[in-house]
Amino acid sequence: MKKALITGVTGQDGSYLSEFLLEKGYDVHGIIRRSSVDFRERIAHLEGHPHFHLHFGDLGDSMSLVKVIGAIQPDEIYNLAAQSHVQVSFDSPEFTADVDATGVLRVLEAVRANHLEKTCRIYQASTSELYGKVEEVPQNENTPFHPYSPYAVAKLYGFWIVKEYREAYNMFCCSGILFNHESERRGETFVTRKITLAAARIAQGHQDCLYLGNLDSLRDWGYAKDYVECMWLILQNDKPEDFVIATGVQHSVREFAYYAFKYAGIELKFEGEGLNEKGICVAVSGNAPESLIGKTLVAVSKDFYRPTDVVNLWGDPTKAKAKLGWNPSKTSFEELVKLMVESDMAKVASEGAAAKVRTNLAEYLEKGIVK
Ligand code: NAP
Ligand code: G4F
Repeated sequence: MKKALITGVTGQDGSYLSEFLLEKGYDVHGIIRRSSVDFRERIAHLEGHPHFHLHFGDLGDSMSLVKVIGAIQPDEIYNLAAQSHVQVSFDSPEFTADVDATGVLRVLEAVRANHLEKTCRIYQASTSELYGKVEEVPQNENTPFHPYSPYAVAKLYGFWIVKEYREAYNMFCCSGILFNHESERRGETFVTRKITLAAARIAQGHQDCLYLGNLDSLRDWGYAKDYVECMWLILQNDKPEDFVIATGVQHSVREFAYYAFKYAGIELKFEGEGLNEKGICVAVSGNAPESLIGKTLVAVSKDFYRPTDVVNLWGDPTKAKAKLGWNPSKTSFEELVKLMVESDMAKVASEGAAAKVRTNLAEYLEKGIVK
């Protein structure tokens, strides 16, 4: 039985990848951080599975990585752990560099310290943010990088150190350059989930208005469940190579909001420009209250603008299609938005009074206290 080690197992991708590898018959080991709070919601359903195991470790602590990797002797490592929020990287650039840059080096060195460099394959969670202030569209494996946030600069080190260890020590280590991928399990402060949760709350009377930043920003959004398959395919390839993983289709934040509200039963019309742009309710359907008609439900706040923003991400998945046989069109943009809204509509409906408690978080978000 093959053994896989996943760092970042409690995150969106870590939880889907765990399910995927368990289905493939792997013994799955995940690294969790030892902390005073227990937040393992995304993997709670897997705990107790005979082939799912958790170990304490931290990307900031090389000794913990050396010990865990030595104890497990994994065939494959998926390094998904990161401070993954771009806005947070402006507020905590040093922490982001330590986990997202030096943390990658620590994983590679822990493999070498355990003399596993010939047997253990390593996947590094790289990102389309490397293209940053983009130099061409769409972006492929040959597009020059131009990182445009402390997060992207840290991830650039991760990309290059993986390439360096591949060439210097002949290790099977590769980067997946993944474009944005979302799901029902996406963190609540990333723009898609912030929108789908707000649309559900507004449709059910728990929130008045959603405040966003740059509505013109363009992303190539895919479904996380489809993308974890690619991480595995990259490690099953004959030779270690880097791959762009994307859908090849681009949409704006405004379009995402339009469809999310539509699936929550609210038709929006956008008026105005820049900070004065508003999404006004022009019609309702289903259970959404008629009293919303005429109200501003989406507004722009400068609190959600970034010092430098990446505004034109659009991936070209040709290489992944040809060499890995991966299908980038499994879940369309509209299907993705719909499944996220349906999940949040159910969540808000089932939480009842608790949904009101969560509204406080939405208020913090709106006021820019928490981004
Ligand atoms: P996520 O939901 O934010 O999960 C991040 C994971 O990293 C969590 O499990 C977190 O643990 C863990 N972590 C953070 N700091 C750590 C540390 N010092 N030591 C050990 N674990 C630590 O991220 P995601 O969306 O699943 O993304 C997975 C990876 O892909 C990340 O590296 C991200 O940068 C990259 N990526 C994501 C996308 C995307 O669109 N989702 C696109 C390209 C690349 P806690 O639960 O303890 O916080
Ligand atoms: O959802 P976002 O925060 O994701 P972003 O910055 O693209 O980063 C995500 O995808 C990367 C892959 O390209 C990953 F590497 C990274 O780990 C993470 O998963 O923001 C998307 C866009 C940005 O241009 C942002 O300025 O949406 C814009 N935006 C507009 N209003 C907002 C908001 N973003 C957030 N988070 N909150 C807003 O209110």
